[in-house]
Amino acid sequence: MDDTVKYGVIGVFLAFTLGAAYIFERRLNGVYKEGHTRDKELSFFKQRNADLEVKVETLEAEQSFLKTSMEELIEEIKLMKLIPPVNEEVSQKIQNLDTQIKRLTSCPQAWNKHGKSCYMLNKRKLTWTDADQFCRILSARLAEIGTKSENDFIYNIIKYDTDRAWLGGVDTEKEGTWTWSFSQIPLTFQNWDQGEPNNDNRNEYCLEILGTKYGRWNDYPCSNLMASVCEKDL
Ligand code: GN1
Ligand code: CA
Repeated sequence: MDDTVKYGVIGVFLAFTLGAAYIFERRLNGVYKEGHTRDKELSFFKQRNADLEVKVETLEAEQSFLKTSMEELIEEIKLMKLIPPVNEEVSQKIQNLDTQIKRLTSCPQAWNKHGKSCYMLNKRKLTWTDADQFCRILSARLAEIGTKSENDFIYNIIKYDTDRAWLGGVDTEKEGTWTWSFSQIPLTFQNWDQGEPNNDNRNEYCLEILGTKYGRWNDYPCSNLMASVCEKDL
């Protein structure tokens, strides 16, 4: 082969190799940078998540403090009402405080008050887990029933709108041992329908209240979609 052609071929080959190496390096750099940006983003979100968790904890503590203060105030106002008012101005102030107490001790709109709780039927059909999540977003929990009167109250809320609704009970940890999931306490009051809980098809770990059977209970597959009842403290 002619030397010129030989050097020409080598030249082209070298240029090609260098070009390829250059492109490869750029790409590698790009990938590295992308990864680096992702890492930075991830650590940013992790930090933000941690900050938010601290904020939620602080707010919860403040909320609990305010609740106690409010309860104490309500008791004081109740006592004040026992004393005959000194004059018209005092009498007016007591009346205003009374109106405020009513507002503070009533449930938000769309919630129904019974005892010291507010209840809401969520008509959206959800799995037990999603229904549980839905209540938690509203600073509530899936309803946990402790008495017949509470059960009757919830039955009366749901019976016109749905045949069945999720409650907060599960026996996922140990078959046959039913607990209120949010409070992590065993069910004391129970209102099972006849033959229930039967763990049908060995796949029923969630508790439902039946609108068709006077509010009696059934164990049901947690992945089924249905309405649910949220409960929150007043
Ligand atoms: C049965 O008939 P139905 O759908 O209301 C069963 C329940 C099960 C349910 C599962 C008496 O109730 O235990 O959870 O199917 N009831 C009886 O779909 O066997
Ligand atoms: Ca069942």
